[in-house]
Amino acid sequence: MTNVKPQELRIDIDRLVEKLAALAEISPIEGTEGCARLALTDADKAGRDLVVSWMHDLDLEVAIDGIGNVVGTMPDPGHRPPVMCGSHIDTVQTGGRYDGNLGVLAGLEVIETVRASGITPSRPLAVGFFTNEEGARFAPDMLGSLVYVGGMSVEEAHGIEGIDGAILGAELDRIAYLGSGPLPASPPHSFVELHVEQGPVLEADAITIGAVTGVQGISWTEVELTGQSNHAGTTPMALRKDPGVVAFRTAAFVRDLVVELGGAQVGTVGRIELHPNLVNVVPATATFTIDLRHTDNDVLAEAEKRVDEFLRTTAETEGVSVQTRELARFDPVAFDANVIALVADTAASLGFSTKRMPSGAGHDAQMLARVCPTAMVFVPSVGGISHNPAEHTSAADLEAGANVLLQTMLRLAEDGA
Ligand code: HGY
Ligand code: MN
Ligand code: MN
Repeated sequence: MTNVKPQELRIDIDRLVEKLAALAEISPIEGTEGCARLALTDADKAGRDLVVSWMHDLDLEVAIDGIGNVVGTMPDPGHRPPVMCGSHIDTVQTGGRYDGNLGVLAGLEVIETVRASGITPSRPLAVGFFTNEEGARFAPDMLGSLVYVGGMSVEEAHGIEGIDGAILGAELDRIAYLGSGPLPASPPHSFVELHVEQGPVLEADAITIGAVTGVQGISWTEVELTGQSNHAGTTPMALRKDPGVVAFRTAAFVRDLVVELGGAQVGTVGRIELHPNLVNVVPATATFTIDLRHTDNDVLAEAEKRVDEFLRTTAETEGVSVQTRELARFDPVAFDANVIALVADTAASLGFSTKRMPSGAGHDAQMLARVCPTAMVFVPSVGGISHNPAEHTSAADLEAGANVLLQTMLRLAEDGA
């Protein structure tokens, strides 16, 4: 018990760095700081079990819902809606140790700091991790938080097939995280997500804290092209129906279009598979994904339309059939003005340089924003690198972000209490 005032509380950075390292030890990527824990794999289960054990160490009430989201809440006789933080602990296959993990482990650190001080906030604090935020194995991304807020039924989510043919509900059951918590969940009082920026902005401007204003729109499409498998040596070019050429031309078109649209527009062809993928066989099929994003929904829709037109025209010319499947489509999201202002004011009062900025990446906060006042705190990514095992953020910046999270949550807990 201490007689420290709430506003004087500060996190223990060594404890936070230690937890980040311990979690990154689960399915580490040799020779790097990174780790590979695709959603609902055994590695994800091991990470989940470790974080749940830390929640129990803090005597939190741990709830697991029907999509495997896990929330640890400080016991509260009145069961009032908590001030919640959190993020995700699933990673892409070439993940860093901070993407998602920071928001969850800093949340545990915040709660441990408050408990140790003997201070009882006017509202309970909670920290959660959401299932399948990355969407790399099962699409769409932010799936767990989407179901949490009622944006998709848990039944529909359970039926989603992964890129490896696994079925999401069966995988949840297999790793013993098919919980019984109600969905949609009852909304928290407010939600704040601490996350590494994953881009170059804060570092370039030598700013420590990003007060995130919202998340740009996201469009993911899977394209399956079917042509005619044939001999690479004997088949005249005029007789070919080559789906690979259509895929490559479309990927090049995506890049040219994005450059033409400029501004915030980004476009990526991240996954491509040819079948049978052999040196001397004109492919039978080509399957690839298109990721388009923009802060302006109209521009994003224009980009989607132009890519689709190019794809279909090119496929027709080549005599190749096209099937497309929407993997994810989320409009741009604006966070709560009051919570953004609170993050910015808290950061400034702690003496950190601060910048308001949109998020290029998707986050669980964009789903929680549908049901409660929500915002995010960014800290710099070294070299702007992420979704790469080389992802890094300095301990000083981690500490700054976690203290802004701590103080913002404490202020939300007293807001109107
Ligand atoms: O794709 C994203 O923006 C996030 O990493 N799921
Ligand atoms: Mn993330
Ligand atoms: Mn990510």
